[in-house]
Amino acid sequence: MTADLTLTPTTTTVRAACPHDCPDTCAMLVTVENGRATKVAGDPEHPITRGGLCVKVNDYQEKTYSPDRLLHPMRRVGPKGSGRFEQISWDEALDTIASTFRSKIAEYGPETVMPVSYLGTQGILNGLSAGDAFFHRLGATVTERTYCDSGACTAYASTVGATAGVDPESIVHSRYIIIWASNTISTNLHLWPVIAEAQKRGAKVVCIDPMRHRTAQRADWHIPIRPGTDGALALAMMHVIIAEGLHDEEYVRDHTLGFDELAERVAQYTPEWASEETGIPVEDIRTLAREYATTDPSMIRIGVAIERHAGGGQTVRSIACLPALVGAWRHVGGGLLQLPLWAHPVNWPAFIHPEYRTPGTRVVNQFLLGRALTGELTLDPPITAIMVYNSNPMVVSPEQEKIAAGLAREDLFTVVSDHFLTDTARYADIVLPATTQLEQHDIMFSWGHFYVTLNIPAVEPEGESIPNTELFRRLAGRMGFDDEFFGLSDEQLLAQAYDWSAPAMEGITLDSLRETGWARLNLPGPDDYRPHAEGAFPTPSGRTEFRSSALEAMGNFVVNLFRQLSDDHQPGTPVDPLPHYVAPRETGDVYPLNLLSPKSHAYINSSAGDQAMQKRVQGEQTVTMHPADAEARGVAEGQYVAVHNDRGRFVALAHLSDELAPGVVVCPMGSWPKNAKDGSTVNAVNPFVFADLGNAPTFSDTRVDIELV
Ligand SMILES: Nc1nc2c(c(=O)[nH]1)N[C@H]1C(S)=C(S)[C@@H](COP(=O)(O)OP(=O)(O)OC[C@H]3O[C@@H](n4cnc5c(=O)[nH]c(N)nc54)[C@H](O)[C@@H]3O)O[C@H]1N2
Ligand SMILES: Nc1nc2c(c(=O)[nH]1)N[C@H]1C(S)=C(S)[C@@H](COP(=O)(O)OP(=O)(O)OC[C@H]3O[C@@H](n4cnc5c(=O)[nH]c(N)nc54)[C@H](O)[C@@H]3O)O[C@H]1N2
Ligand code: SF4
Ligand SMILES: [Mo]
Repeated sequence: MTADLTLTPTTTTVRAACPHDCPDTCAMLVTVENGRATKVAGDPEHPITRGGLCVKVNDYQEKTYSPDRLLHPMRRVGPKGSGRFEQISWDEALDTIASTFRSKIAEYGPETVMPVSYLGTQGILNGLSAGDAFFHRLGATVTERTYCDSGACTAYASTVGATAGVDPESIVHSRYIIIWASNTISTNLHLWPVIAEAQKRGAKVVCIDPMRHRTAQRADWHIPIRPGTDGALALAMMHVIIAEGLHDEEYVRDHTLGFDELAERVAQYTPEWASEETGIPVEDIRTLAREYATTDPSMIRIGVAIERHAGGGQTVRSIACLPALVGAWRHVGGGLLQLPLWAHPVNWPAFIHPEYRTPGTRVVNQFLLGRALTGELTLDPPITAIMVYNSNPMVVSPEQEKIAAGLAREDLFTVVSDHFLTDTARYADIVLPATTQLEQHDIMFSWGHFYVTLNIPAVEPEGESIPNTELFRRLAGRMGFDDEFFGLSDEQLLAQAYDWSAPAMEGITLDSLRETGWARLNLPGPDDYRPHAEGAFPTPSGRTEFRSSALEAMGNFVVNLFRQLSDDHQPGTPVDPLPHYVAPRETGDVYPLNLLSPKSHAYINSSAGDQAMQKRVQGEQTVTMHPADAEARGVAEGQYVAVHNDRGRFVALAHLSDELAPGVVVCPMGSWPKNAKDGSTVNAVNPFVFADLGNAPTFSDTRVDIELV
């Protein structure tokens, strides 16, 4: 096309929101020239974004205009997994999906269909709950999604209730900051300036992490810990605090439940015992406990990674007891920061429509996808049709080899909606093109701060791509669902995304957001916010429950990002209501190395994992190991090694570093199998096993060995 140089170019700036599953939920400004997005930038006015986007997103327009973008519906023409497709029309795609769903349902019943989705986008319209109403109405298998923080949320909610906790902006007032299992500078970048400001004002920053990563390097004290043993450390801290009388007696008396039992329980968890478990010197454990208990305000930031081992739930239980024990909640900037999303009054039921669901419909957790597809998990009826959107299970789910084997099944009908032909999409029968955030309406809650952000489409969709909202409107139409919900436009959906009448939304309307782009929830300001200075915890007793009435009454349950119990919860075997230690599940008997698979710095989960700039920054899939472990295996820097166990194997470049203790190795998740040396990534060796609470994953509870290839 030849540009018409006689036209004056029109340049506008559109307010948008980063769509990703990231605590920072940045406010973006999109520059649009002649209908084309040419630049994205962080909003300099936004108190958290502060004008900067991260490496994962600061060239987002490149994603929208990528030559690799899926632009049209396609049908598979080669063998499954070959990636050979031909373009078809939307009508043909929708007819094929609807008729195949119908025939599978006629043969096996509706539960034979399973949706597979997670948080490719976090928008309320197109994200976590997109498609739920459709699949509930269809009667499909309910998919349980506990990838992220369900274990921690369950433990946290059973201890302090679903409270927003410390306002991240209040952390400038903190004097003692424990970053526990979070590589903040990589995964929560925009929180770092707040922590750095507190540090400048004299706060001590402690980082508890097996790895001396970029965040730990900036801390005042890095405490390397053996993976999966954090519960022992937290219990021993309570032991020291109580034994030395450093607890806040008045706060404990007025605002907690079960102190005497807790004191009795933690008597056994001595620092000497915890030192054996954690590998941390006894004196360091005592010092940490004393400093934490006697420096006000003290706050703990827990990363999502804290939950990813057998005892992840009890670990979070123990940590969540600490702030009440020392009365940290009395102070601005004191307490615990988990997921402030609990402050956001999102109107989830309007999107999920739980009432469309047939009572008793079976629930299958997505960590079992590989087993469900290969038949190793016996399901009646079997899964014969899946629809994947907002997720890339080949990269993010455990047991990668089983997932690949399952997706290769000839009798499985697979639909994938995505921006790109992911490793999962390569196995699809039908591929559908999805819009990017620059091309769709959405509105974002945040799990990292107290701001709501509106996203207005900056440009027209490329090709025939459509938002998830439109995808499910079209599919519902094809299936003949005539409920009002399936006729709502995106504008109408925006209007019901939040409970606008909730006190937190006072002064915020959709119209005001159209002007400002974002707004802080109507809560006290960060210089005044002390949500639990007077107790008032949203637990059954209104107190921090050292002895958890919820766990006692209900047994193990799942609290997820929707703030609700998982669909079919029946009271189960009661869980010990007092915090206790659960050791890592995998031991080093056969496979001696403990593998961690945290987030990649330059990818956002698997998203951006195949984009040029981000691939350049992240580099090839790498496994970091201590020089002593490398030497014992004859491995040198930059050599290819195979990382393996009974579940699978992947090949990565070896990187030698004393940032890790011997016995611990790290390979970040997010690389695409198609770009990996032998077509596998770290999730080839991860287990499907759940942690103790909330059906959380056990990605950090993985043992492997390494050898040269
Ligand atoms: N760059 C980037 N940022 C992201 C994401 C991304 O993919 N890339 N993903 C987003 C999402 S979905 C999430 S959930 C968050 C997660 O953010 P984080 O909670 O920071 O999670 P991870 O990066 O997985 O792990 C953080 C740290 O936990 C440590 N760790 C692992 N196991 C243990 C353990 O048993 N004990 C202790 N003490 N530490 C342990 C790891 O060494 C790692 O340094 O990040 C979000 N932000
Ligand atoms: N080993 C290991 N595995 C892990 C983790 C770990 O730490 N270690 N972390 C776990 C955690 S915390 C999380 S949150 C999960 C993340 O798991 P997912 O939420 O599945 O992560 P993404 O890789 O971001 O996958 C999203 C896919 O959705 C697509 N997508 C994005 N936007 C849209 C859209 O608008 N419409 C459609 N149809 N598709 C879209 C993206 O292109 C991408 O292919 O991974 C989990 N897996
Ligand atoms: S991925 Fe996170 S840090 Fe990066 S731009 Fe998006 S919200 Fe901000
Ligand atoms: Mo996550």
